[in-house]
Amino acid sequence: MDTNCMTVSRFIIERQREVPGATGEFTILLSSLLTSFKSISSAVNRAGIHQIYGLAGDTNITGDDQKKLDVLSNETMINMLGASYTVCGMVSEENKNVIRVPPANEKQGKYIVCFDPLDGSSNIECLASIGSIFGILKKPDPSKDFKEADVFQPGDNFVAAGYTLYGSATMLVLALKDAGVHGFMYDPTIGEFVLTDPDMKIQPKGKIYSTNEGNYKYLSTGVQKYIDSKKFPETGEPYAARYIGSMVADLHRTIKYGGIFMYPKNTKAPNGKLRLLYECNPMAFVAEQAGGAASEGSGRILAIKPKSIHERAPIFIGSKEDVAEIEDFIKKFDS
Ligand code: P6P
Repeated sequence: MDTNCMTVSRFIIERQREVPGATGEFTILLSSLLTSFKSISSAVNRAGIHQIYGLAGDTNITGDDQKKLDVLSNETMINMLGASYTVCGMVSEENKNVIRVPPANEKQGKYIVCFDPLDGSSNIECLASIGSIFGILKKPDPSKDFKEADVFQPGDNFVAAGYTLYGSATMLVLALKDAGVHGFMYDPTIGEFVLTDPDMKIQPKGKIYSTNEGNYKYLSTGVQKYIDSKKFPETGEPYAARYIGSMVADLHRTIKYGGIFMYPKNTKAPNGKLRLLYECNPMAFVAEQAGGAASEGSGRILAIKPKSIHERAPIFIGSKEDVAEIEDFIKKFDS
């Protein structure tokens, strides 16, 4: 038993003291997120035993079948964040509209949280790793009431973002603006997320590419030629192909081992599949804070000004040199 373990709460309290004028609201906000993740982790791990797999009998706004765990995870995050007195608005993959924290009970705070409560839930029954994704913004004008347009901020405005991976272990990866990316493993024996991976960095170039090659025939010429170049390189060995089909798991591997994860646009999905506000942006923020890169094909994901809360974006993310290389292929063959 580590009698001096660095829990995420202790880690954030220490960081908070370095921020002039910090009020402690962020620490409280994070605490409500941690409670959500502990609850979701428990539900995911017990789903088979308690028979809460399966469909909830409805679809979300973007047409995905909602699983019982999707609904449970979403309600947990909305309730915990809404009761934290630190949040004024939320965007969830599972909700059609922006969620306003009711001002009536004066619970409104200064933060806006965009999240996918349980990403990859189609992989639950086969026990593939899944995860929660989140990004934290501030209300643009603290002197004014929250309005729905306040959520349409580029990912560059995030104060923090990250994900919690529910896999062979549960791990929170938290990126703080200009303060690095840090991994905290959940220890259920003490009910705490404990710092195990301080200052995570993505290596400049990897040897793994990750994409759904079932879409190959629908991809642009540039992306097809890039994939071909990884399989049949003019020099050196081919890249390894890895694809779990769960963004959090594929991204976590990319951060740990290097390489590139891609969900390009294609003739079936002209803007790609993954959503900008609560999937692409948070992951792009983590990648860039870890020294990697995240592009929509010809420019940074985090620079995109969102227009609708469920809009999609193509994404190429991971090692900086690998992302730059596919941007070159797209520029050469697709422009
Ligand atoms: P495909 C899971 O459904 C998800 O939203 C992401 O987690 C994952 O990266 C992607 O979709 C997988 O999509 O088309 O390869 O099944």
